[in-house]
Amino acid sequence: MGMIGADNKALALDAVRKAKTVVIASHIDPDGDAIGSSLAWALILKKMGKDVIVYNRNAVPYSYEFLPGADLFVDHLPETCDLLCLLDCSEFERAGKELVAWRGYDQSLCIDHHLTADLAADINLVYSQACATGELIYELALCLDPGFKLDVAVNLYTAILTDTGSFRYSNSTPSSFAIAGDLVARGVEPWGVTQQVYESQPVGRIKLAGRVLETLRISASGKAASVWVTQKMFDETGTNSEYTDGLVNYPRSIAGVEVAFMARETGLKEYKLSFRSRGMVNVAALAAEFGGGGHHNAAGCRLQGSLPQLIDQVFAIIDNSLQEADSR
Ligand SMILES: [Mn+2]
Repeated sequence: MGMIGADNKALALDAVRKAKTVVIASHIDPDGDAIGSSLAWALILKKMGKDVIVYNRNAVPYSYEFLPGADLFVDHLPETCDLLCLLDCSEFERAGKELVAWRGYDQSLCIDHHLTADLAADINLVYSQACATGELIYELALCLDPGFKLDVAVNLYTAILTDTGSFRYSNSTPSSFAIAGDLVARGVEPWGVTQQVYESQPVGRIKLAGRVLETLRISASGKAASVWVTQKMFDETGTNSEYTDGLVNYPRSIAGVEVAFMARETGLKEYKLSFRSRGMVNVAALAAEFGGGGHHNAAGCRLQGSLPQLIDQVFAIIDNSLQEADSR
């Protein structure tokens, strides 16, 4: 078992063992994998005696505050460190402009599972077959601390649980289940984690979901669907962007819909689009047409314009590409 190449693994383990001070960074708007992987990695390195700083530009979303070590996250970078570990993203830009501008590290190590052409770190453990960055951290954990305890296990389980959509998505491999099985054997309680991650919602989240679902639109072909969320909706429900997690799955769940997206207002006529595909359409390629990126079934980009026209434009592109696929 294992997917990290032997040479790459040796390089990474050597860099980790030599480093005394380590900064762990992950992408903005961190998800369960970014946070769980960062914390698992931090707890392993701390146990090895390293000075570890866990950096994210954004705060930990409420659904992940229960994770062991969640209070380690800080939103500022130190002067210097020996090793920078970039997790769950391969491009420094994804971690924010502060990290892009920062030069305080001697060496950089990237651990990620996103499809990318841009390997920007000194050592790159980038394997898109991994279901989550947490899977790669698990593999490294077995080398560095094979007897790792529940604190690490809960973080890795959460990383894999959330990135596989609770083991429902096509990235749920035999390896995902095998690792989850080992983590449960180490004491993780699946229902306990589920309740924390999915069933501890503030009432505002449900009110926001109601408002967002009212914006549902379906494309001419019936194969694309959209919802949107505005700052006004956040204000009126006492919520913010971290409460939108998962809402885009509702339009995708409609019979016949292949691609769904949610447009979130980020400024005046500025929107962040999150795409979800059932599998027929590669939304990473779709998002790339607009300067974004991601995975085959989940990707995102930013667009400017007025909302109804933006949605019609994106619908037309999706409908066209599906029509081409049909006629082939
Ligand atoms: Mn991930």
